[in-house]
Formats: sequence, structure tokens, C-alpha cells
Amino acid sequence: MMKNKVISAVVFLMVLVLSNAQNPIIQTMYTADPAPMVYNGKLYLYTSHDEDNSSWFVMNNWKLYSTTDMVNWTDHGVVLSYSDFSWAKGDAWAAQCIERDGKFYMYVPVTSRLNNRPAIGVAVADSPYGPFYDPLGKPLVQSGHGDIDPTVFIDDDGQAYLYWGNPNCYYVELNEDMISFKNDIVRVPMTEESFGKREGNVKDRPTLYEEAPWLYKRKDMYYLLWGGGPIPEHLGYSTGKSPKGPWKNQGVLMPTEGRSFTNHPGIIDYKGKTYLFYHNGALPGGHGFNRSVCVEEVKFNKDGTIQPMKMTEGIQSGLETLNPYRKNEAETIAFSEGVKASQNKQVGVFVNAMQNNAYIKVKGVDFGTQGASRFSARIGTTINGGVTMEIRLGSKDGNLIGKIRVPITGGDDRWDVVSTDVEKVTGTQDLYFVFKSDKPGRIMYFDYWMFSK
Ligand code: FUB
Repeated sequence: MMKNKVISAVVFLMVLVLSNAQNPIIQTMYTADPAPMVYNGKLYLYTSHDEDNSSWFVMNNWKLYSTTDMVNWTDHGVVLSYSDFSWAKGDAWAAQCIERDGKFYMYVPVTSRLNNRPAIGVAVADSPYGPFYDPLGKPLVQSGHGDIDPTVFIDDDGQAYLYWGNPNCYYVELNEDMISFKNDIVRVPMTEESFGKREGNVKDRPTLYEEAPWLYKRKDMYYLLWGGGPIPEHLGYSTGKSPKGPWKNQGVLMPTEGRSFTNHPGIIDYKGKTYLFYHNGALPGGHGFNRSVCVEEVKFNKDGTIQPMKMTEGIQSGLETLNPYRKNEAETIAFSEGVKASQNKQVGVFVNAMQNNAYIKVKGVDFGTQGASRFSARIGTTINGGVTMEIRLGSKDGNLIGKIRVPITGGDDRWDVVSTDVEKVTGTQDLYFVFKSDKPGRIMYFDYWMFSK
């Protein structure tokens, strides 16, 4: 009897924990190496992309997501691929994008055809969404010494810095054009004082620094975050009084955990708070080559050091509410299960429900006091009969306010807009779309939705 009670309590707690999950923030494909950027009030998140079922770093392109509330993330699809660099042969690893004077510069590591080794390229666009192009037609950096994981930072005096490297850390000062650099490449002194001491096999790697540098400034302090070894990696950081160092090791920022043998930091200020992005292997099927991006809020001590962090369920309260009376993309998601993202020429990015009971959660939807009574969505299926999309509140089993029978359009290049009356809904609610079918396989595709009063 007692044992049953304990089991019920554990199951209840597990359900509770699962229903609060916001991390990983992208569930519709495997993403890694998060690189946040704030521009015009919006947070953009560039990520690398692990192909499904990988047993190595099989990575072909970079993806873009955005948010204004830190809980609902919109998928903008692939913004750049290694094949956009004529001299690259593969390996679209960790990148970072930055804005300068209305142009967007994306620094990427790829494997160069020129010598079959990693090199850093730069791509430029007029918008954060691209299209990006390669202005150089050749690598920006190809030193032959672990040229991966570029991080870019523009200081208050306008000087831009590019750091990178595994197992050593290097930097250059970029010119104002952002596609060339001044002077020689500088190798950061890899000292115990700067990066801590590694125990055990220290050949080539005497310190804890492994890879994935990220340069950040707060008040007068510069921070160099990094992926720390030995594998499986933790996150560490060092501080300095200048963007060139010297750096002082500040210890472990986030210990090793989370089913991925790498980790990769990106830190940024947004709407008065500071956020740390990283990756782990927490999604179903996840591991070191099928990773997922997460985010946590950062707290600082009075002396500027960062309070040590752990991987959690993620951010629970949005910074603002979401307006259901405008067109919302189906790929704006707080959390989902059984859903995959795709993109095509007809509608851009859309989502696919891959199984019965797959669902999408959209957090903090503000229906106002007058409330909504009608719902429309662009959807379709190839399944003959019986596919429905339920609209629920509070949880995937919560109050059912409406249901749509999904029309057979015959392919995701053909879509219908379907409307239905819904039970009147007011106030701020977590909205769930639950996809139902008794047939296996991809059950439907979903492009956008909107409520009306
Ligand atoms: O994503 C490929 C590699 O794994 C990155 O370059 C490293 O930082 C690690 O995250």
C-alpha cells in the first residue's frame, strides 16, 4: 500500500516536472552550439544543427530561432549552409552572428577544401534572417591550428575581436569592415592562472580550456566563457580587465551533466536580465551527436563573478504575453512532443505532427477580457479520414475548447485554411494543439493559426 503511494507520488512528480519542461527550448530538431544576438528588441538565436540519427558531428547548416518573451521560440529555418562557401567541404559547426552598422556578420567554422582542415569563414547579410553570402570567397582564418568555434565581440570603443580555437585559444582584432583583421593572430597564453590546471593526460591541453570561447562584457568586466575538459565537458569561465586579457580563471560555471560529451556557452543581456545558453542531449534520442539547446537565467555576485549554474527545466515565466489575434506561426513553440520542423517554397517553415497525441504548447497567450470565440489555421494531411487537431487550455489533456477535422490536401505543398467556433476563452492561458489520428506516420502538417473575437 505504502509502496503504491510512493510510486504514485513519484509518477505525479514526474508528470509535474515534465509538464513544466521548457528546456530544451527547441524540440523539433536537434540543435547545438547556441549563439544569441539581440537586435531591435528581439533575441535571435543562431544554432548549429545535428542531423537525426548521427553517430558523428553530421552538421550541414545553421538555423535561426527568435523570441521576445524567452519562452516561445519561432523557427526561421536554415539561414546558411556550408555549401554557401565555395571553398568548404562540410562540417557546419559552432557559429556566431553579430550586427554592425545595419549589416549582419556570421562567423562560421567549416572544413576547407584547400587543405582538408578546419577554417573560419564569414558571411554577410542585410537582415538577421539572411540571405547571407560569402564576401571573401576564401577563409577569413586558416591557421591550421584548430580553427573552430569563432566568437565575435564589439567593444564600447568600436573595436571588434574574434576569438576561437581548440585546444588553444586565439584572437585577432577585426577591422571595421568585419571581414578582415589587423596584425597577426595572437595565441592566448594557456596558463593555469587563466584557465585552471588539467589533471591526468595533459598532452597539448595543460589547462581546463578545451574549446567554445564566448567573449562578453558586463560593467567594466570582460568574461571569456569556454567549454572545459576533459571530456565530458563542463562550462568554465575566466575574467579580465580588457578584451585581450590577461585572463583569470573563475572556476566551474556549469558542471558536466546532460547526456552530451560537449557543451558550448553563449551569454547575453536581454530586457534587463542575463541568459546563458548551452546544449545537452536531453531530447528523446539525444546524445553527444544529437544535441539540444537550453537556456537559464544568470545571476551575478556583487564582485561580478557568476553564480554557479545547473541544468534546469528552464524559464517558467514569459517576459511578455502572446497576442492570439494576429497570425501566429505554428513553429512558434514553448514546448512540443512528437513534432518535427520542415520548410518548403510554398509556406516557408512549418511543423509536422509525427504521431498520435503529438502536441504543441504555446505559453502565456493573452485572450483579453472580451475573449475569443473563433479559430482559424492553415493545415493539411495526406491521411484519408480521421485526423483532428484539438485546441486545449492548460495542458495537453486540459479543457477542450475546439476541434478541427484536418482536410486531405494531398501534400505539404498544398494547404487549406480551416475555421471553427471555439468555447469562449478569456485571460492569459497556455494553449495546446493536440494532433490525433489512428493511422501511423506523419499525421498532419500545420503552418499558422489565429483566433478572432
Ligand atoms: O558542434 C561541433 C563541436 O562540438 C563544436 O565546435 C564544439 O564547440 C562542440 O560543441
